[in-house]
Amino acid sequence: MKALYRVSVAAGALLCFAGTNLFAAESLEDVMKRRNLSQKDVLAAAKTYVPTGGRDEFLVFSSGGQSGQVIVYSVPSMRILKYIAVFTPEPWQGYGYDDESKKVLAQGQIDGRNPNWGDTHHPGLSETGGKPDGEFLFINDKANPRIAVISLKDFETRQIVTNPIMQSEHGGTFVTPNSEYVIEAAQYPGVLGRGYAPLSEFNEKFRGAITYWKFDREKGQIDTAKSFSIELPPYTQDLSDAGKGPSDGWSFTNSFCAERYVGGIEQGKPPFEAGCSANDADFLHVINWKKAAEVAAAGKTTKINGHDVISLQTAIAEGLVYLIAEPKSPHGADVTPDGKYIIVGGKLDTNVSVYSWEKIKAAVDAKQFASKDAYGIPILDMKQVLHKQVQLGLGPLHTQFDSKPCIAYTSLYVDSQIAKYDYCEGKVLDKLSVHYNIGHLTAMEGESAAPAGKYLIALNKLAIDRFNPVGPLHPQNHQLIDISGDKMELLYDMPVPLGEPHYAAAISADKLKPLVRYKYGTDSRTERDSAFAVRPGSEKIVREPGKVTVFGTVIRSHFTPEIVDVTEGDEVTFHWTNAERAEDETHGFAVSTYIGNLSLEPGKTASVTFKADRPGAFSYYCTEFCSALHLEMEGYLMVKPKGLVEQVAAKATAGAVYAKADYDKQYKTNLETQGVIDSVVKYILSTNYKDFPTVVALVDDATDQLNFVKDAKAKAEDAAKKEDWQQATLWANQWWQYQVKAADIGLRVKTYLEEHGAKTAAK
Ligand code: K7E
Ligand code: CUA
Repeated sequence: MKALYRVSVAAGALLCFAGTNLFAAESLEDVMKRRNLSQKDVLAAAKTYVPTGGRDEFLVFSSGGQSGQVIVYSVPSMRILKYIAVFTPEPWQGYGYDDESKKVLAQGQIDGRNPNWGDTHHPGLSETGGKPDGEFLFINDKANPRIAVISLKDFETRQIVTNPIMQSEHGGTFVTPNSEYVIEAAQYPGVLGRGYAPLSEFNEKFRGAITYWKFDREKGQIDTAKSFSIELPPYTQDLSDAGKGPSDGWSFTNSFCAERYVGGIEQGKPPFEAGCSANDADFLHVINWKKAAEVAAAGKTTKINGHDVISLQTAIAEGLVYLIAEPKSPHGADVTPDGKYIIVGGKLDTNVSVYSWEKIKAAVDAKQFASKDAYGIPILDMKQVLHKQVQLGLGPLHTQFDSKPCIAYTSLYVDSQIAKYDYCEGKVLDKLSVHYNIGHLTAMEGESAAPAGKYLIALNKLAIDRFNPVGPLHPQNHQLIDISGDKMELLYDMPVPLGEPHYAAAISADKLKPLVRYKYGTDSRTERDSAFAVRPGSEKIVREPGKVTVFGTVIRSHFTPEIVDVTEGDEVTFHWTNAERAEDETHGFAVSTYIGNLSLEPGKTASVTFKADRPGAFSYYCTEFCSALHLEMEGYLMVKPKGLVEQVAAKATAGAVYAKADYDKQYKTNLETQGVIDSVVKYILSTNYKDFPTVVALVDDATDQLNFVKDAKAKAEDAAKKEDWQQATLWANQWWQYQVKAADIGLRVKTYLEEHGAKTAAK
């Protein structure tokens, strides 16, 4: 075993050399020929390839659609980095399996039910001065009207809030320029407060709404008490965007089915789709949210389910809401980076409509209204407030912006194209075909006050023939496009196999500063100190009638405690703290039959509670391959049948028997291993290793392991003195385990230092 370990390390190093030579034997031309690649293909590959160990320039947060999750990937390589569990339990992250995250999911209950899934659509990054700041991410659930707050310190969901009045939503999450509010608009009208009324009273009793969720950045939480909603007509509100610059303080929400049509195909009526697209226009809602916040703060609201709602009547009287006609079945309302224009795509129109904020504001201030809607909301004259209409093609949906002034990109769903145009001049500049049926599109920081340009991603609804077939259910297709030149260039297709992503938000990677490890004993779901953390050496099992509570630690590669005895019917709780300081040394915890997975990242404390109602000897184990002895990271939960009196045999044996010779042999090996470690330590100390933070962290970790060595060595020698060769040999072996872990880290450090050009100090 020991010899094998060293041999395999050496063989690995040799193989690396052989590999390099093999690749060198083929030229770029050879590979192009063999793989049938054109010059253009190779250029695209060079533009997207990130060599091993390299980092990408941008991170993209994509909605994960029906998975209820968020997908994180990087650009330009399009490598998927993480799925963030939000509305749906996710075992890898222990989300929905540990007690702490169960509490987060429980916040998402609606009327006492937990949907345990979500349909995520629009991620929104927290903003400062209209630019993403890399602190928080918000995401909505279209199926059940909820939004979630994700901390970008650890990419974990911190909070879920359920909308107290809507039964359906879609237009979330859109963030105001300093993250004062997170905007969530209803979709399918309902009776506010999730009540009942017959559909024949649709016009009178059904309503739309927009909720402005107050975000408390200090706490990293939505403050539901300071949040409010505005009641709106049942126009099927859709997407929103917050104004910025000159339009800061206002928000814009489009709608479809302003016809207020109610279908009934089974009664012989034309379906919803016919009645909801019968008229030529729907309504863009223009809302003064800053003033609305004042109105709400002044108490001019009605409480529905304990939530402040500004009635339609009050909203009109206070001048909070205005409507503007927008072409047929729009989808997407996007404010330009300078805040001067609002661009709306009408799905069943070939134009995008570019509205001028200056003109809207002038008409509102002068009270120049063309008419009123059936509820008394002032309607502005569309022609009067329009800057331009630009003819782009069939099915314009969503719009993103370039770093160059006046340049926008709009997705064309029906044409399966992207149009690049100048919205100031109203001129089309370029078009690119994508595959197939594009929905949203995402430019780098492309909805912010200062877009970063460079890349655009087409979020296509259909993949059809782009990938190796995997059955009738296809993945989605995200296509990366180079927008640095005059012409858009398609670079890469990435299948997304998790759900249907709608929108994705991109941010410069250097704005993100995620944690490497948690502060010791952190409940990651609340980011607070866990009351259940213990340090190595103070682990304990607390027994109360009908209840057993374990306070344990995990570190390479054992659980403390390893054997836990309980009685059938006991309520059992495990609190585990990961005592590792090393980067990426996560351990897992799973008990056969009883519980799913816990994920224990370095420093984290996580708990699981269950009723041990089935007797048996249940193994538990670590679910992350954490060291060479990961498979041995195991334990037993012994659930003794109720009332059983155990007949323990007089000479029960467990395992092998060791003698002095075994101890001596192990002892000798350990001394040799120490020699190897000493030489590695000598090398590290001879370098400027302190200049490398990664190495300093690794050295800390190795020091931990070497301290454990001392302890195990003392125990072994102590047992040897008493001639207890059984204990002596086993402790000597544990001592060697710690040495191997320290040596493993030492070798990692050595490789790192060599690869990063560490200098060796002159002696
Ligand atoms: Cu799919 Cu924004 Cu929900 Cu358009 S939405 S595509
Ligand atoms: Cu810990 Cu495997």
